[in-house]
Amino acid sequence: MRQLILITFIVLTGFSMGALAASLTIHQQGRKFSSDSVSIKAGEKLTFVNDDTVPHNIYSASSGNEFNLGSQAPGTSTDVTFTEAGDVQVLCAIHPRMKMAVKITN
Ligand SMILES: [Cu+2]
Repeated sequence: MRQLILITFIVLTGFSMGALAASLTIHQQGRKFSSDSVSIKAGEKLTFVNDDTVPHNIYSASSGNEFNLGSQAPGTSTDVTFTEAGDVQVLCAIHPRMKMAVKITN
Protein backbone atom coordinates (compact mmCIF):
# COMPACT_ATOMS: atom_id res chain seq x y z
CA MET A 1 0.00 0.00 0.00
CA ARG A 2 2.76 2.39 0.97
CA GLN A 3 4.50 1.63 -2.30
CA LEU A 4 1.32 2.37 -4.27
CA ILE A 5 1.01 5.77 -2.60
CA LEU A 6 4.65 6.53 -3.44
CA ILE A 7 4.17 5.57 -7.10
CA THR A 8 0.99 7.67 -7.31
CA PHE A 9 2.90 10.62 -5.86
CA ILE A 10 5.72 10.26 -8.39
CA VAL A 11 3.29 10.01 -11.31
CA LEU A 12 1.32 13.08 -10.18
CA THR A 13 4.52 15.07 -9.66
CA GLY A 14 5.68 14.08 -13.13
CA PHE A 15 2.42 15.30 -14.66
CA SER A 16 2.54 18.65 -12.93
CA MET A 17 6.13 19.20 -14.09
CA GLY A 18 5.01 18.41 -17.62
CA ALA A 19 2.26 21.00 -17.30
CA LEU A 20 4.81 23.61 -16.21
CA ALA A 21 7.04 22.87 -19.17
CA ALA A 22 4.04 23.32 -21.47
CA SER A 23 3.54 26.97 -20.56
CA LEU A 24 6.77 28.88 -21.06
CA THR A 25 6.72 32.61 -20.39
CA ILE A 26 8.55 35.03 -22.68
CA HIS A 27 9.19 38.49 -21.28
CA GLN A 28 9.67 41.67 -23.28
CA GLN A 29 11.98 44.04 -21.50
CA GLY A 30 14.35 46.68 -22.86
CA ARG A 31 12.78 46.13 -26.30
CA LYS A 32 14.06 42.55 -26.32
CA PHE A 33 12.59 39.09 -25.90
CA SER A 34 13.86 37.24 -22.82
CA SER A 35 14.78 34.23 -25.02
CA ASP A 36 16.35 34.17 -28.49
CA SER A 37 14.92 30.75 -29.17
CA VAL A 38 12.72 28.19 -27.48
CA SER A 39 11.52 24.74 -28.37
CA ILE A 40 7.98 23.53 -27.68
CA LYS A 41 5.62 20.83 -28.87
CA ALA A 42 2.70 21.36 -31.25
CA GLY A 43 -0.37 22.39 -29.26
CA GLU A 44 1.64 24.05 -26.50
CA LYS A 45 1.45 27.74 -25.74
CA LEU A 46 3.85 30.56 -24.96
CA THR A 47 2.84 33.37 -22.63
CA PHE A 48 4.12 36.73 -23.87
CA VAL A 49 4.43 39.32 -21.11
CA ASN A 50 5.11 42.98 -21.83
CA ASP A 51 7.36 44.13 -18.96
CA ASP A 52 8.39 47.27 -20.84
CA THR A 53 7.16 50.84 -20.48
CA VAL A 54 6.20 50.93 -24.16
CA PRO A 55 3.67 48.91 -26.19
CA HIS A 56 4.79 45.99 -28.36
CA ASN A 57 3.07 44.34 -31.31
CA ILE A 58 4.18 40.74 -31.60
CA TYR A 59 3.32 38.79 -34.70
CA SER A 60 4.43 35.92 -36.89
CA ALA A 61 4.00 35.37 -40.60
CA SER A 62 5.43 31.85 -40.47
CA SER A 63 3.19 29.47 -42.42
CA GLY A 64 0.73 27.53 -40.26
CA ASN A 65 1.44 29.57 -37.12
CA GLU A 66 0.48 33.09 -38.22
CA PHE A 67 -0.75 35.41 -35.49
CA ASN A 68 -0.81 39.11 -34.67
CA LEU A 69 -1.38 40.26 -31.10
CA GLY A 70 -1.86 43.89 -32.13
CA SER A 71 -0.74 46.57 -29.70
CA GLN A 72 0.10 44.95 -26.37
CA ALA A 73 0.08 47.44 -23.50
CA PRO A 74 2.79 47.45 -20.82
CA GLY A 75 1.94 45.16 -17.92
CA THR A 76 -0.27 42.82 -19.93
CA SER A 77 0.26 39.23 -21.02
CA THR A 78 -1.18 37.17 -23.86
CA ASP A 79 -1.04 33.43 -24.56
CA VAL A 80 -0.27 32.12 -28.04
CA THR A 81 -0.84 28.46 -28.89
CA PHE A 82 1.32 27.03 -31.69
CA THR A 83 -0.41 24.24 -33.58
CA GLU A 84 1.81 23.36 -36.56
CA ALA A 85 5.24 21.76 -36.29
CA GLY A 86 8.01 23.83 -37.86
CA ASP A 87 10.29 26.83 -37.35
CA VAL A 88 8.51 30.06 -36.48
CA GLN A 89 9.99 33.53 -36.37
CA VAL A 90 8.31 35.87 -33.90
CA LEU A 91 8.76 39.59 -34.55
CA CYS A 92 7.60 42.93 -33.18
CA ALA A 93 5.96 45.27 -35.70
CA ILE A 94 7.10 48.32 -33.72
CA HIS A 95 10.71 47.33 -32.97
CA PRO A 96 12.38 45.63 -35.95
CA ARG A 97 15.31 44.41 -33.83
CA MET A 98 13.04 42.30 -31.66
CA LYS A 99 13.01 38.76 -32.93
CA MET A 100 12.96 35.25 -31.58
CA ALA A 101 12.74 31.74 -32.97
CA VAL A 102 10.23 29.12 -31.84
CA LYS A 103 10.87 25.52 -32.83
CA ILE A 104 7.70 23.43 -32.73
CA THR A 105 7.97 19.67 -32.80
CA ASN A 106 5.31 16.97 -32.97
CU1 LIG B 1 8.33 45.86 -29.57
